[in-house]
Amino acid sequence: MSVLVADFVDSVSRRHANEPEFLQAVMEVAESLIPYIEKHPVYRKNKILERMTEPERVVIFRVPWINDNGEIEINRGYRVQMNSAIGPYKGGLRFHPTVNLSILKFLAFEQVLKNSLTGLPMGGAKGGSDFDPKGKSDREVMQFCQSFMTELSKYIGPDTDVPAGDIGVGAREIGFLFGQYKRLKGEFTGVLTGKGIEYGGSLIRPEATGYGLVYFVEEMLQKRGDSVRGKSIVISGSGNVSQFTAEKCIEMGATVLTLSDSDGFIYDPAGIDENKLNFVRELKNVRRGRIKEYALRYGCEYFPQEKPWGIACDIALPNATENELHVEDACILVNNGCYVVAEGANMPCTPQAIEVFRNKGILYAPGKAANAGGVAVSGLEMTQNSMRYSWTRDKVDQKLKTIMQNIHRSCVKYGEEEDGYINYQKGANIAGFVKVAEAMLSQGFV
Ligand code: NDP
Ligand code: 2IT
Repeated sequence: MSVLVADFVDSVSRRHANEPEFLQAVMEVAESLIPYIEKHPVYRKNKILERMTEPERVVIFRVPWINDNGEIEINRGYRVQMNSAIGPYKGGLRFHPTVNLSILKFLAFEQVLKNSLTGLPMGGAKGGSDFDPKGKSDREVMQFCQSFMTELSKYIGPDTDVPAGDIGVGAREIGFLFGQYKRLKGEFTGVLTGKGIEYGGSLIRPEATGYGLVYFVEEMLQKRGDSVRGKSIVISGSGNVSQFTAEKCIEMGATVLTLSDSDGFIYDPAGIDENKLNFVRELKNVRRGRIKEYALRYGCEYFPQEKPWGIACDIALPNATENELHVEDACILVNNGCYVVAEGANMPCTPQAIEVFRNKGILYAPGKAANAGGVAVSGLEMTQNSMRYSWTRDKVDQKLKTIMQNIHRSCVKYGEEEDGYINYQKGANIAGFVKVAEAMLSQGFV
């Protein structure tokens, strides 16, 4: 380990003790960046990486609300404003009982590099709450969202910080949050993305993360003269990202074998088709039920409390949550013939799992590149809001495809190794870093 790496690891571990997910994300990036920084002393001298790992601002607040039994409930709300060097803060809100500062700092840090990779002018942020929307009535979710926004509204705005969805925050929650912001400020502005199409949302935003992921995988395969068509695909999760990933995979002629939720996974060897996917949409987005029902409905196997990585496939797409694919899972996937892994979720593969993929020469795409389509179309939603105009579905989809191709190109530029292997992780980290670092250098010590 070089002195620079040792010093950095030591200082960052002390400053952010007890924040394992944040440290994991920072170490993963530092591993590819530090050798690059050593060759570019200006970044070292100006302590760019040290500054990038310290949030510009963190807001933590109380969120009181009243449940359907008339009892007072208290949750904690957060917004981590990580970096505004290249644009207003931008990034999703997560509502999940596991939310804490470490998780939001890791997500905000990843968001900075991801947003840079899109080529659009967006800084990085993340926020959310330990509120669990599961099992809550629509009225309770609305009450919570209104209370959350009453405080958050002091720190966001269309030119300062523009939140969006993430786990547990979809169209319903964005609607309630937007309504409260508008009421508090008396302004109709593009302060959130992922809005409904009727009130300033962009076509293709709901689809964008999943579609973008499949466009990215197609780029990786085409570079080898291969294609998604005809491939068998294992997907985890069954929320926004997974549903539209499955939709695009089916459309492109691949076979989707699995979906999951936090209780287990279903394995449908016949493949999930468009009709079955409609059932999943209704189950998950309307009835808010469990994926187990799919197995009962279509007579396939359900594996309670298990992840889908034991199912043989060509391509694995971890799309649920962080650290959901471990080293043992990576070994099983590779032994069963899987040769492409692309992250729809943020940091779903552990560092040891990624090492297995790298050692075995598997095509591996990190989330900050592969799932950047979601925030990219959020950026396009901001553009349309500023223009007070809406583009067609085809126009946004075409722009999304071009952005994913550009991200792929940037990863290859910085990630191609001497033996021809493309280290997408290194490529994404360096390409994302350079633009932010150059902007920070121009702006002085802020
Ligand atoms: P959703 O809330 O729509 O769906 C989340 C899915 O993941 C559900 O199936 C959920 O199961 C499952 N899940 C969540 N937490 C866990 C857990 N701890 N263990 C096992 N399963 C879990 O979220 P999204 O689809 O929007 O997000 C999925 C991932 O994609 C996240 O990592 C998010 O950060 C990332 N992402 C999302 C983007 C977006 O635009 N929405 C953009 C880029 C990345 P259950 O229903 O049981 O909770
Ligand atoms: O992780 C992510 O990139 C998101 N949840 C989307 C963020 C956004 O602002 O659209």
